[in-house]
Amino acid sequence: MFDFYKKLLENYILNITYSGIPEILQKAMRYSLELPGKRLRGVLLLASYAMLGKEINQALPFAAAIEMIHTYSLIHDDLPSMDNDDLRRGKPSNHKVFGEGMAILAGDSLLNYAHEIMLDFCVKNKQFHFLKAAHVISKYAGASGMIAGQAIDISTTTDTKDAETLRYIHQHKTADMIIASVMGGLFIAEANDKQLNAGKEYAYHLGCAFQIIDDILDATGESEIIGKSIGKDCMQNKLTWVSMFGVKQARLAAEMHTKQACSAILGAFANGEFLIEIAKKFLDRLR
Ligand code: GRG
Repeated sequence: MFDFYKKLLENYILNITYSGIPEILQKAMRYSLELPGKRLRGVLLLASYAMLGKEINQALPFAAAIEMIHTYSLIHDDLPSMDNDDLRRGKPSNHKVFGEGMAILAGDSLLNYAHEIMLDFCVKNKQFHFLKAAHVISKYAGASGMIAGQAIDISTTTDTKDAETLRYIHQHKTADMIIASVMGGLFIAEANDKQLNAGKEYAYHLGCAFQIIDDILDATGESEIIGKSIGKDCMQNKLTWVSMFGVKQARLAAEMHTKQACSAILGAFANGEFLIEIAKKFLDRLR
């Protein structure tokens, strides 16, 4: 099922048109967007939408948009002035191929174009629930969401031994984009308040589990398998679950968040098996 949605989304992404965009900028945008990512956020948006049984085509522009926003954040995160990483999705980072200036512009363009695609769809369809989806995605990706998390992340080191700061970073840097994806899908499907709250809770816990798993893989994984440099958190003196509590506690925390994510779905949706399967699939990355 995951692969089915992933393929649908990737096909849609490959068919995005870039008219009016200079060729060099297009190339830089498409380079990172089309490299093989897990597509977790886009698939989550589609799956959350489909859980309420509607026509999937309506959700595809939003799923592509969330992947474009996610890709911009990765391009900017890899820049020398941020996380300074040469490898992403198993290939040289955007700035290694196109230079720093063009990588910044490719990131800016993906972010802006994502909003253009969503708003274009809203204008054409004139329905308020589409606008609500665009709004929730914009908000959770923005200055009080993912960017807030990144801002605190780059200004915090292991010297800050504060669990609340760590939780804040994880909630915003990682979980907010997962929340945007799930709530985006639910808004398009016109979910009710109970379903929206349960979806948000699921996404928050899945996001926390996902980030803790990412921290563990950074400390213990293999670069060829996960497609990015490893051991960087330790080298850069980063505050992570592993640096603060060790690998064993981090594993337990990832398991606990996965359980909480699954219970949120069980309590609110009759056919939420696929969202539960997704949460378990990501925990399985540790095996
Ligand atoms: C630059 C505003 C700004 C934000 C950057 C995404 C991000 C925020 C930083 C990347 C570093 C990091 C560890 C972020 C946490 C989220 C995360 C694990 C992102 C990587 O997502 P995956 O593993 O990537 O889903 P793929 O390539 O599979 O899409």
